Amino acid sequence: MHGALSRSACKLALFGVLLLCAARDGASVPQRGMLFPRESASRELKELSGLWDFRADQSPGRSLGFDSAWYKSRLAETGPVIDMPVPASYNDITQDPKLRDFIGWVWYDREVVVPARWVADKGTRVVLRVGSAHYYSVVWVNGVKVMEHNGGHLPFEAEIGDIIRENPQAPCRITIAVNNTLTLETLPPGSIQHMDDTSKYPNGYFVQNTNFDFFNYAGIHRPVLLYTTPKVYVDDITVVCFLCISGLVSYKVSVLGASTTNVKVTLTDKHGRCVASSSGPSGVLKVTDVNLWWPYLMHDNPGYLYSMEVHMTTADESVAYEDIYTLPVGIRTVRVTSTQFLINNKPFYFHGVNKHEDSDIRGKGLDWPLIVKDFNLLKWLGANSFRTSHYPYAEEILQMCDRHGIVVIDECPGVGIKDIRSFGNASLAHHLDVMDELVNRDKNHPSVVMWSVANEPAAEMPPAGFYFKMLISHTKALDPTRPVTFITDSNYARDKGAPYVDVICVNSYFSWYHDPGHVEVIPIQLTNQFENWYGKYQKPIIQSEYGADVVPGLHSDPPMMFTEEYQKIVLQSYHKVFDQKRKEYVVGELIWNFADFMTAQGSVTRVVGNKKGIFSRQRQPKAGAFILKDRYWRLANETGRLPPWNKYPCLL
Ligand code: GCB
Repeated sequence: MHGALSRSACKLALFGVLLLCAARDGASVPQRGMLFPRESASRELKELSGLWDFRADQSPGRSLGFDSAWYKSRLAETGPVIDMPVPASYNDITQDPKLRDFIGWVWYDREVVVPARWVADKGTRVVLRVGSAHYYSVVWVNGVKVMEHNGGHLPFEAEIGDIIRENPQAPCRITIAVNNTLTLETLPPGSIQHMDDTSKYPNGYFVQNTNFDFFNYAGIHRPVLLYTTPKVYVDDITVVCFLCISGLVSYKVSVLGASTTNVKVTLTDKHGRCVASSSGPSGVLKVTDVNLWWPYLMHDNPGYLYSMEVHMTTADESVAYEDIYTLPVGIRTVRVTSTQFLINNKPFYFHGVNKHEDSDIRGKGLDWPLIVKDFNLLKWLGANSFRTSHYPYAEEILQMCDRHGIVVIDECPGVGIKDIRSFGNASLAHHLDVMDELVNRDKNHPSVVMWSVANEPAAEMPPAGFYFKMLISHTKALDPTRPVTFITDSNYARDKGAPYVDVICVNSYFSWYHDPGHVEVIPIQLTNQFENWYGKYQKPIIQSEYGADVVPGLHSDPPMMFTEEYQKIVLQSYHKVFDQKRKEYVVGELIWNFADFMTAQGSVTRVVGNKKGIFSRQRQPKAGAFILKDRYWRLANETGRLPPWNKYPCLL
């Protein structure tokens, strides 16, 4: 980054960021429910997606926005602004390399017309919700700070009714400042390096270092919206499913705003028929002739969802409140043995992909055409699963997984933890908070079958054993119904986390990073990898990453690295070993990666991004995609149920 910062100003700015983070931790709001906003007879929504005004704070200390209180008036009144789409990363929207590689605070604002009834009715809560913004956010409404959030991939919200009611005639101005600086205690971690040698760098020059392999896209990445609830409202719902002869759905509803309320819960099937009901804030619903939630290609009718309507009523003095929230519920169980991963007590084999939220122009911004295209590609491929490498994905994506029966390993942003200082108490405390937020957000998705607490941390470092013991036991306590893993590299001897996980997930790149060009070593090295891990831990294993870069359209025979033929032969060599070991204890294979994705320019091994996709970044198949498609449909044929309408569907 070419900062115009003086070294001291720069240090000050970053120190300021750190201080702000520390202050925020102390001031953090106690965790509440984080139900996905849905319309109902008692709830309304107003989407705030579209164009916002935007300005990056290019001042030397990056602190001009705070010093000059840009949140007190429209951004356009305090300086130049540009149009910025929300949701989207801001990095690739303009032609300006300074904005693409910007480090520090950027500012967004817009005015919103709030429906008059929301303002007039004091019995209505008006909630401002941000689906996610990367990385640290501060939010003001009409110049009043309403919330801060530490972390780039999870939602945050605040009730703003009182503020907008102070001046009901005025438009409601929302200002959001977002800072993408990564420190040793953020997730993912990073560090700022000051380049002091003035014979090589301009004064005040600094760079953001990271240890992960994707571009640190920033901005407001997911939808911003206003929604309403009554003053007494359903704050959270937790469902857990069991199977006896019937399906059992145990539920817990938390209501805020009144001490005594009536709660009625009704479960209806796809045809709107009531299949079970109950009263009270917790209980068990018994579903006879249950339609279980099955993964795609494991059943004729995958992704079956019931609707659970929670109806809350209360009487507060003279006012009666009523709130209705409907949660989609898939009834399924998950369990692991020493050799199997079981869904509804049947062996499940992951044949899937690793993804990124990444595309041209939008970066990591939520984009419906892209989401639907990716699901169509997953189905075309015969993939039944993916891992949310390397951070929690949008809830809208998990809802698609629920509906289509795509199984998810849900990963937190614990990627690139390589510096020993990132294993300290502050980092651990933040990591535990992130797991709280993640489990709280995603606990009711039937598609989510396992939590991943980190990707390839420096597990050989002395503090790693304690760190992962705490992290994994905390996650298991949050959710005793799902297995927990972290993703490790192939060196089993150094691993300090594996004793605590339920499933061993291993990444390896034989014939790529190790013995480049020598595909003939894959059978022996991969077989040993599996035997070593299983021999040591006797836990089921997923090959959570493997692959090879391909520049689309590059060919050579005999195969050479970076050609389509080389990716093909790497995949085929891995598959031969998978086919032996899946008869024993290997329970899955996830290709790295679904599609090419953008990376930082910090490495000469990346040619405009990581090219290990089986699809290009524009979602066109490479030769490897056809190899996987044949394999995944063959696996589905062996281990599951192909859709009755087509054995090898070409149009989905
Ligand atoms: C890995 C990482 C992933 C990288 C990949 C690669 O082990 O988990 O983030 O992108 O290797 O291509 O190097």
